[in-house]
Amino acid sequence: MLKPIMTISRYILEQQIQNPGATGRFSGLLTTITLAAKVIAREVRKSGLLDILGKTGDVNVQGEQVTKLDEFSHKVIMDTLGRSGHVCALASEEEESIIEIPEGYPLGRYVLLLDPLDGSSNIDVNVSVGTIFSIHRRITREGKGMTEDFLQPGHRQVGAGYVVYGSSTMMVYSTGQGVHGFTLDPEVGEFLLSHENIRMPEKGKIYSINEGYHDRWERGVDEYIHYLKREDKETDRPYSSRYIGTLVADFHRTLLYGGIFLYPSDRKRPHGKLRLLYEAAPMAYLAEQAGGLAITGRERILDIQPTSLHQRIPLIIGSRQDVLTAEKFIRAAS
Ligand code: AHM
Ligand code: MG
Repeated sequence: MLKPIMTISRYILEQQIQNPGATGRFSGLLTTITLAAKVIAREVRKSGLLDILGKTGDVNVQGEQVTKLDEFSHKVIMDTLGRSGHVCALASEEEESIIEIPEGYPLGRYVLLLDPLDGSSNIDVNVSVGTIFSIHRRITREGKGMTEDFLQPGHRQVGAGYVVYGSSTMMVYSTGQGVHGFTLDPEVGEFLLSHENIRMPEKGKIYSINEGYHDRWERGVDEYIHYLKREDKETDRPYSSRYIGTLVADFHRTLLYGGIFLYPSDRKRPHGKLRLLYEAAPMAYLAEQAGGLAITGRERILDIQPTSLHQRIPLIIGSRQDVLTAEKFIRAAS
């Protein structure tokens, strides 16, 4: 018997049918994101073959070099979503200010925040990269979207997700009804349901942090990581260490296998490195939807009221028990 094929668009539609108040506009937005993801995935796959690798020489608003694939991904998303009629403005990690919808195109009731190509330093060495997105309902009433539409705490997101361009391309998203994963079948050209209702294990056995910055860590982080390395049968220690350097890929592993990912504040980066709106908040939304937790060390990520578009935030995310233990160490040392 042929197994029914659940494409992402059908899944989105079925979730919409179960919600009698839905107008279909939100579903349209999600479907447009999958189109952008497919176009980017195609380009990522080709990137080793074409002359698309290397730096363009530009420096983005974070002061980092932009590679060509970053620019490509940014443009694809702006083009497909900016003209989709579903959003009233966009914001991207690659642009300083919010991005307006081109003149003449209809304005939707949502705003979309994106990290078009996360982990871009890994592209040239064939290591996974990703796209992260976060969706809010606009809070201004009409006209063009404004910065305040984007500066909403993470718990107000109406959807969030990511695409990981790895050994296969996967899209993982949540609209507040659990976390679902779809794998791109390159021959069919569709994302097919492969991981329904993902639950993060209560406790894992893997920790993920850039240990190179060890000397700059605060005492609580140092003591916690040291604790994870000590042998203890009862608590299943030592933990294994894994660090890819692409948040999407490190988070994806943490979501499926459990464990903890940390990009804490340190002496050099008092606010950490990751961006609240483009990276931490959408991942925190997914983590909580899957039964995990996400904190700065002291506060819940989803409670933080953003003050600027490119604000950075320390991120500690993963299995519930692991995050609670990390928090205990950090609190005890401060
Ligand atoms: P990017 O947006 O410039 O790619 O930077 C974000 C990336 C994350 O994907 C990753 O978790 C982190 O930077 C790694 O930083 P570091 O090299 O300092 O460990
Ligand atoms: Mg990033």
